[in-house]
Amino acid sequence: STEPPHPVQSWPDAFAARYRAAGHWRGETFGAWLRERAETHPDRLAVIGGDQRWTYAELDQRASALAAGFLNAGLRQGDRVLVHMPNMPDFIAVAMGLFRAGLIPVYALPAHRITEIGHFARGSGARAYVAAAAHAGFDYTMLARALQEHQPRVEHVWIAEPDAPSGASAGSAPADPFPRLAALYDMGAAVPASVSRGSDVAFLQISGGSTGLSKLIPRTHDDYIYTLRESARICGLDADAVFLGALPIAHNFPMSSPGFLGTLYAGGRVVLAPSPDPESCFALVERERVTVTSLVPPLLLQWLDRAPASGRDLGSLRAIQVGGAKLSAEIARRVRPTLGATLQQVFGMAEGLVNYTRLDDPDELIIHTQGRPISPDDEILILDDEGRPVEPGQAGHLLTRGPYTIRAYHDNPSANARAFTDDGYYRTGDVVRMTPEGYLEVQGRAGDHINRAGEKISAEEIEDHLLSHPRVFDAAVVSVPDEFLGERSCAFVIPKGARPRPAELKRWIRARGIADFKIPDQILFVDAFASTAALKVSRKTLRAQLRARLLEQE
Ligand code: J2J
Repeated sequence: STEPPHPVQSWPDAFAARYRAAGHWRGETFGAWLRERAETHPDRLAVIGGDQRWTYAELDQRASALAAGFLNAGLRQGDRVLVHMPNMPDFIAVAMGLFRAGLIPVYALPAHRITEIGHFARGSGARAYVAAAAHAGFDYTMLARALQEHQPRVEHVWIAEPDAPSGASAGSAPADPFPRLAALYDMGAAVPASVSRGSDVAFLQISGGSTGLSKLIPRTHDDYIYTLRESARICGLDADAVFLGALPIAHNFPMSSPGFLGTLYAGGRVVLAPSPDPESCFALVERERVTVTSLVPPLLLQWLDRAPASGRDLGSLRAIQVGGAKLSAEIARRVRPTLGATLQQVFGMAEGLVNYTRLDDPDELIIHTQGRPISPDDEILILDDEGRPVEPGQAGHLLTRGPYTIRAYHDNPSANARAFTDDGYYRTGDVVRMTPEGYLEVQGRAGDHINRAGEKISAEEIEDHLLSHPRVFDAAVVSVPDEFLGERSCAFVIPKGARPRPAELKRWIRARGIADFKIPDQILFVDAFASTAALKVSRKTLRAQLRARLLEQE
C-alpha cells in the first residue's frame, strides 16, 4: 500500500485568500487547460521534435493514453514518478500524462547519475522511474537497474526509445528487461481531463542545492500556472509563438519562464532541440521559424560567435532570453546587432521568484539589470549581514515571498529551518541591489555553491565525494571566475600520504555516479589549508581564503 504524499507546508490562509482574490490563483490545473486548448484548437501544432509533429489534439490524446497507462499499471493519485529524459516529445507527453492522472513528476536533469537519482528517489518516495533508453552516450537502462537494486520502492521502470527509422528495431530485441513507454500508451482510454485541485502539488522540482544535496521543491498547479500565464504575457507569447527548447527542458528556466509549458499555455508551438549545440539549433530556427528561446550565458556566447557565419536564416527570432547565471553587459550589448532579436534577461529560481527585463524596456535596463519580478505581490527584502534593510541602492541579501515562491521544501525540516524566515521569506542566497526603477542587479552570492554555466554545484557535496577517497585527507571546493563558463570549480586537496593524480581523483568521483558537470575542473594539492594560527576557521571562511589565494596567483 502507498503512503500519502508528505503534507506540504503551504501559504497561510490569509495569503492564499489574497492571491485568489487578486486573480493570481484561479483553481486551474494542468490536465484541464491542456484539454481546453485541445478543444479550442485541436489541429494547431503543439510539439515538434525528432520526426514527431504533434497537434494539440494529439498531445492531449497522448496525455490521456499515458495517464490511463500509469494508472492501469497500479500507480495511484499522489504517487511520485521520477522523470529522467532529454529533450524529446515523449518528455512532454509523460509530464502531461502524469499531471492528468494526478501523479507527481519529479524532474531530474539528463546529466544526473545514480547517486543523484537515488537521492531523489529516497527523498520523494518515488514508485516509478521513466527514462530515455540512452542519450549523449549514456545508457539509462543501466542506471535503472542500479536504482531498482538500491531502491526497491521504485517498482516500475519505463524506458522511452528515441525515434528510430520505422522497422529499424524490428529484429533486435531490447537488451534490457524493462517495459517500453510506447507499450504503456492506452490510446482511446477515457480519462477525465483532471483529477486535481488548483491547490494540489503538481510536481517536485529540484533545487540547485546551495548547501549539501539537492532539495525537492513542491510546486502547486495554482502557483506554477500563475507564473506560466504571466511569463507568457511578459514575453509576448501568443498562438504564433514558436519556442525552441535548447537547454534541457527539465530545468525550471526552459520549463516555465515561459519555457515549453508557458508556450503551450499560450497556445504556441514547442520545438525540441536534442542538443544545445548552435549549429543544430540554428537549423531548427530556420526550418521551424522559431521566435523565442532561452539560453544560459555561455551558450549565448556560442550563438553570438557562430551565428554570423552559419548561413542560416535566423530572422524569425524575436526574443533571446538569457538567465541562470550572470550575463555581462559587454555580451548583452551584442545580442541585438548580432541576432536581430531583443535580449530578455531572466533571473529566476526553481523555488519561485522570477524577474524579467521587459521587451520594451530601455536598453540601459535590458543590458545592465536582471529584471524585475513577475508579480505585484512578490515581496522583496534586501538585507545586510545583521538582517536590517540596506539603504536604497545598496547591495544586500535577497529574501522573497509571494504567490509562487514556496514556503518550505518537501519533507526537509533542517533545510527549511535554514532557508526560510519565521514569517515565510525564502533566503535566496543571492546578493543583489535594486535600481531606482525597481530592477534587480545580481552582484554575487552569499552561499558556497558554484554556478557553472547555470548548473549549480554544492561545494559541500563534492567535498564529501573527494573525502571518500583513501588518499584524501581534506578537501575544499571553491568557485573560480572563468571567461567562458562564468565560474568553474576548483578543488583544493590535502593528500593523505602519496599524492593521487588529479585524473585519478576525477575518475573516482565520476565512478561514484554523479553528474559530469560536478566533477572539479581543476584540482590543486596543498599541504595545509590555513595558517596554524587560524586552525578553527569556518568552512566558508576557508573557501574564501583559498579562492583569494588562487586569484592572487593568476
Ligand atoms: C545571475 N544569477 C542567476 C541571472 C539565476 C528562470 C531563470 C533561471 C532559473 C534558475 C530559473 C540568474 N543572473 N540572470 O529557475 O525560472 C542564479 C541565482 C539563483 C539561482 C537559481 C528560472 N538567474 N541565477 O537558474 O534554481 O543564484 O534557477 O538563485 O537553477 O541561479 O538557480 P535555478
